[in-house]
Amino acid sequence: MMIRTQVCDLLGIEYPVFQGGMAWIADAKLAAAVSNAGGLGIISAMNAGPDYLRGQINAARELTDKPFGVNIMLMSPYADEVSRIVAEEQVHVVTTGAGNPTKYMSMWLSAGVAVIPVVASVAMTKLMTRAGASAVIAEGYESGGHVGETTTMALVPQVCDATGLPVIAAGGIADGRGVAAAFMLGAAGVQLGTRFLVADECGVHEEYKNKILRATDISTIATGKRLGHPVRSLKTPFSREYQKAEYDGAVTDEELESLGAGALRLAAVEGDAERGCFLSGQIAGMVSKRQSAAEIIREMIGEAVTVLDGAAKWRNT
Ligand code: TUI
Repeated sequence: MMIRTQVCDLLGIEYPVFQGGMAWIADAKLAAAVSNAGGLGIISAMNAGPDYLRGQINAARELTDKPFGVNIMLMSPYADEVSRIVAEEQVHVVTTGAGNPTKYMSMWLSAGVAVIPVVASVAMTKLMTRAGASAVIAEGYESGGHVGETTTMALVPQVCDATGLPVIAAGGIADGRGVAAAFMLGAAGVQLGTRFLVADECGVHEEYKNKILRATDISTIATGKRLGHPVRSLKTPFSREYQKAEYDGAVTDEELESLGAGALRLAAVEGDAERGCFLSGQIAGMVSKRQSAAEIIREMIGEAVTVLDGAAKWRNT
C-alpha cells in the first residue's frame, strides 16, 4: 500500500504528507511523530525568538533521524532572526506563510535548505518558481488560520499550470478522498493541519481537541478581512465578538488588532473557551477521532489508494 510521488524523493520521506506549521501547536514532539510515521513533520517558529526555535530543532533531532521542516510565519517580528537559524542549523526544509520570503531565499538555498513557500496566487507561484523554490504549497480558503481568497479546488490546478515544481495541496483535506482529489487536481502531495491537531502526540490543550472533535461543517468563520489578513477559526465567543467589532465603524483598526493579541496562546495553551482564538480549517466537521500521527497517515493513505484504484469506474466504454 504505497503512494509515492516526486515529493518523497525530493525530501527523502515515505509518504507525501506534510503536517502544517501551526503556531503554539506544531512543536518538536508533533513534528517528530509525523516524520517518524513517514510524513514531513514541521515545527512552527511562530512569533517566538531564535532561542525557542533552536531548542525545538534540537529537541526534534533527539526524537527523530528523519527529515523534518520549520515553518516561518513571515509576519513574525522575529522573521529575520529565525530565518538565520534555519540556515545555520541546515534544517531539511523550510516552509513559509503569510508573506513573500524572497529576501531569505538565497541564504537558505546556499545552506542546502529546501524552500517550500505557501502561495495563495498564481503570481506568487511564478515569483517563487523563479526564486528557486523546491516546491510550493497551494493553500486554499478552506484552511485554518491565515487564508487567501481562492479555494483549494480552484487554486491547486491553476498553481500547477503556473509552475513545473511539485505542488502540495492544503486546505480542506483530512482523509483519503481529499488526498485522491488533490492528486486529480495535479498536486504531488498534501498538507494537513486540522486533522493533526487531534493526534495523540499533539500537545494542544484538551479543550481545543474537544472543540475540533465536536465541530460540524459550519463551525468555522473567517474574520479579519478588514485588516487585510483574514483568519479562519472556530465560531466561539471570541470570533463572534471580533466579527462584531470588525463591522463596527466606531472600532479603529488599532483596536481591532489589539483584540486579537494573545488569543492564539489563550486557545492552544490555556484552552480558554471565552477569550481564545481556536484556528481550524473547514474540514473540522469530518475530524472525529483521536489517533496517533502514524495511524492518521496510514489510514489516510490506505483510503486514498482505495479511491484511486476505484477511479476507473467513472470511465465507461
Ligand atoms: O500562514 C498561514 N496560516 C497562518 S499564519 C497564522 S498567525 C497570524 N497571526 C496574525 C495574523 C495573521 C496570521 C495563522 N495561520 N498559512 C499560509 C498562508 N500564506 N496562507 C496564505 C498565505 C499567503 C498569503 C499571501 C502567502 C503569500 C502571500 O503573498 C502576499 C505577498 O506578500 O505577495
